[in-house]
Amino acid sequence: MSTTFCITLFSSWLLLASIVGAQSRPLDVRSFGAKGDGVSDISQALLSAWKAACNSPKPSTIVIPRGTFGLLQATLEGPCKAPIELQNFSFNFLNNSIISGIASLNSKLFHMNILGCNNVTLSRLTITAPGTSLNTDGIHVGRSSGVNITDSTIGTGDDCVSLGDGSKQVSITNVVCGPGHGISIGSLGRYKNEEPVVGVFVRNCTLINTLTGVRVKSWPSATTGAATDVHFDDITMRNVTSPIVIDQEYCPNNQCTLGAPSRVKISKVSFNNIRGTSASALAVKLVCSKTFPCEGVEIGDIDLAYHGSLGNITTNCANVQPTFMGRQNPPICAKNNAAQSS
Ligand SMILES: *[C@@H]1O[C@H](CO)[C@@H](O)[C@H](O)[C@H]1NC(C)=O
Ligand SMILES: *[C@@H]1O[C@H](CO)[C@@H](O)[C@H](O)[C@H]1NC(C)=O
Ligand SMILES: *[C@@H]1O[C@H](CO)[C@@H](O)[C@H](O)[C@H]1NC(C)=O
Ligand SMILES: *[C@@H]1O[C@H](CO)[C@@H](O)[C@H](O)[C@H]1NC(C)=O
Ligand SMILES: *[C@@H]1O[C@H](CO)[C@@H](O)[C@H](O)[C@H]1NC(C)=O
Ligand SMILES: *[C@@H]1O[C@H](CO)[C@@H](O)[C@H](O)[C@H]1NC(C)=O
Ligand SMILES: CC(=O)N[C@H]1CO[C@H](CO)[C@@H](O)[C@@H]1O
Repeated sequence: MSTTFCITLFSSWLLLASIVGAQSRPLDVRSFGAKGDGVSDISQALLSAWKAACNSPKPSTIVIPRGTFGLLQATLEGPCKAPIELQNFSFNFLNNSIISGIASLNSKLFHMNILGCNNVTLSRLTITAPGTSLNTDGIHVGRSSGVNITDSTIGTGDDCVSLGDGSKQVSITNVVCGPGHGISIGSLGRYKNEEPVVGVFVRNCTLINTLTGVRVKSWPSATTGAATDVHFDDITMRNVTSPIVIDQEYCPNNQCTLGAPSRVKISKVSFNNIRGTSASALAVKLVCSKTFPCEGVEIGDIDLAYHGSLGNITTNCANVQPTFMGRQNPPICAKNNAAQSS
């Protein structure tokens, strides 16, 4: 167990509410009886601190200091008289940890940010935010290795799961996502000194009414980067606007120079057994970089349908020569197919 801050949740159900910025005398959970011995349960102390904060007419801060604290169950609810900040509640720099059975509702920005962690399993999470809320990613992973996200339901206004630079050996299984922007790698190539994304396994996930399904995205910019060994397997799409996407021209709100091709190298990516419905006619978009074309893209069984009125289901490919296995409906990168079979 890590020697830095760590909350261990054994069979817990935690509701976080009303966590917003504030300035005031901090309430240290230790002065409410919490022991940082990694064994004792701090739920009573945390609850007492929360009640004190909640009754304060001024904004207040609850501090869980550095240490290893055990937390069984705590429901932290409003309405409170003033904003409360819960300090130190994060999932950064954890090794060999299990985060399980948490419900997170209406977080401001990312619900969970898994940064600098090794060998962490996140399971049985329920993450909820309105589909219209900005940047409320469900789980963001960055600079971490050996992260398993499993048996969870995530509905947000942004990516359900996003994997930033330095995500290594991440597995995402049995996750239901929607609403939201789907399961994304990236965006990459926006900042300097980004570490590569290596080893991503997304399996048995269902995306419902999301903007994208499974996606790798990078910015057109001078910054280099890489994503390799990325596999999407056994995925169900239900009314997903863009089910399968590699987008190396990712540039929301014109925050980039579109003339500059992305310098992020994407390689060894596979899409297999992906089926269901697309909410738009353009169901598959594999738009890679002119400077660094995608390499080693494998497309296995794909069965996607579009039932709307805006024409036939189509795919769009650039700077990629996928290898095809199994059966594709619709045909993907039709020109590439023809070129390979002739
Ligand atoms: C976590 O593991 C990494 C890599 O093994 C190590 O460098 C780091 O010190 C560990 N962190 C803690 C808090 O134990
Ligand atoms: C990973 O963490 C779990 C605890 O969650 C631990 O049981 C296991 O031994 C760790 N694996 C390695 C390789 O350290
Ligand atoms: C994470 O998932 C992978 C693939 O499902 C599995 O091989 C590995 O043992 C899991 N690791 C942990 C710590 O649960
Ligand atoms: C696939 O994920 C669903 C949850 O969406 C789960 O109910 C089911 O058991 C999983 N299947 C396997 C084979 O793990
Ligand atoms: C399908 O998705 C579109 C676009 O997100 C949405 O407008 C429509 O309501 C969805 N249809 C159903 C049946 O959920
Ligand atoms: C859609 O596909 C059908 C059958 O291949 C074809 O006859 C029709 O012209 C296509 N429609 C459009 C708008 O491309
Ligand atoms: C009051 C306190 O202990 N704050 C700490 C919360 O955790 C971060 C990250 O470990 C520390 O930098 C703060 O000092």
